[in-house]
Amino acid sequence: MFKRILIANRGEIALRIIRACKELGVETVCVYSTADRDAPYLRLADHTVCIGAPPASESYINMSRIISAAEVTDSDAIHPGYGFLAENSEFAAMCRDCQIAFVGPSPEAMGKLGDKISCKKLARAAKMPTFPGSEDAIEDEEEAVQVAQKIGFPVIVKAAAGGGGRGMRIAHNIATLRTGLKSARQEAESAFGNGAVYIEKFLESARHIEVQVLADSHGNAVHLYERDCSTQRRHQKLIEEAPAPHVDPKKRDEVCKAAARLVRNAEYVGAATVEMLLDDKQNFYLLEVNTRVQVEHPVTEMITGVDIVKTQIMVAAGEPLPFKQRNIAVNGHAIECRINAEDPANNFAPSPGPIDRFDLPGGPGVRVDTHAVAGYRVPPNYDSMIGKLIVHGDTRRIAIRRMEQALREFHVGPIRTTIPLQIELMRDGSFQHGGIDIHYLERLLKG
Ligand code: MV4
Repeated sequence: MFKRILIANRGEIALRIIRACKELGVETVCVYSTADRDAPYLRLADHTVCIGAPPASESYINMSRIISAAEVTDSDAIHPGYGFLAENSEFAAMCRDCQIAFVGPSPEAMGKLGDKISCKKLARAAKMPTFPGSEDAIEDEEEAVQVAQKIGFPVIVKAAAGGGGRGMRIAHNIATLRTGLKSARQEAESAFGNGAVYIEKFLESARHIEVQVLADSHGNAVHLYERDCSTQRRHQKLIEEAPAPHVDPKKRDEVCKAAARLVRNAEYVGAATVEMLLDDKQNFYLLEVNTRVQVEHPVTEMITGVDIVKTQIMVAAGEPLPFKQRNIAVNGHAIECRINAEDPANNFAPSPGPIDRFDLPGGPGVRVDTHAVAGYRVPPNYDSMIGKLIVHGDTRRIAIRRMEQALREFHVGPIRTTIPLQIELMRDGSFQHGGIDIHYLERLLKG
């Protein structure tokens, strides 16, 4: 096992990683920017290093500063958490060159799954269902038109290097396809330095389902079943749950196995998430693979009993997965609400600042992952998530009840949070029946 892990992140996930390290008997080094210098979670780390000014470019995504912090503290591994450098293959390679273990996949595996064209090829080989579309990057407009006419409109143009909704254009006819191709390519070139784009059939309405996979360096890959993350706004998830409601058990089994096969075939080590869309006829289609631990990993931990962050660290240290696929069963239902410092009554405007009141919910099946406390000040520099409320229950109905009560017990002020909206969602008939898709929240907010 590692002796000392440097945590290249902040907030609730930094605290989550500290806790996993404690259980493994691994020392922790937490880096921080000056915006986070007074954050209480830093006192739980064995060592801390200030790496720079509030802008992430001068701190949390500054690769040389983080590597230097690892070297001066004699850390033997770096855990990147999510966001920031977590899916940066250049950073993973830099760690390797400096003989620091990266808690995540090799740069090669990250590249294979991170490039969506290469990922889609691996997926087809692993019998993972994909959307019909171009096999490779699109060369020119004429090729784009040919592919679109073959698969039929509407189509979507996507950046190979994109993700989370960036670099996409929907086209309903040849004219919008031509302009969409150009603008998607330009956006991809300037955002990712890679103008490669591909085309696939566009699905208007669907649910967002993702399979959690864990893989070790001995050729084992196990899936931990799926989550439903359909309740989102502008690609920001607000509620996630596991297992996904109303999924055909046979289809679920097939797609979970295919997801594990895809990750195994990429010679991947660590936690991966295979994102998919599920249409109203129970057909799955691959979207992309996330090569990091995700914000919503706790719902999977709650239904499987597996500590995903601890397991990530064990497999990064070369240990085999401590369980087999047959040992993984789904127990009950879990729901997570992301508590953001945003005002849902004011178009989700950020609401940073001092927190005077922070009363946590409790009781059976209630978990709160947060770095905030009364007296904490939410800095304006980073994303607005201040915590996650996760509940577990024997059934989805009980989990929803438990979540509503826990949200009511959770008092945060004077900053605004997403809690009032999430209470409303727990009481909404469509949510309660599981009749939700990726457009549900935006529809509800308009209506
Ligand atoms: C799609 C799609 C429909 N058809 N691909 C958005 C984020 C990126 N991961 C992929 N995305 C989509 N890809 C095809 N072929 C619709 C979306 C999409 C979406 C997907 C998941 C969750 C929310 C979404 C919101 C809008 C569009």
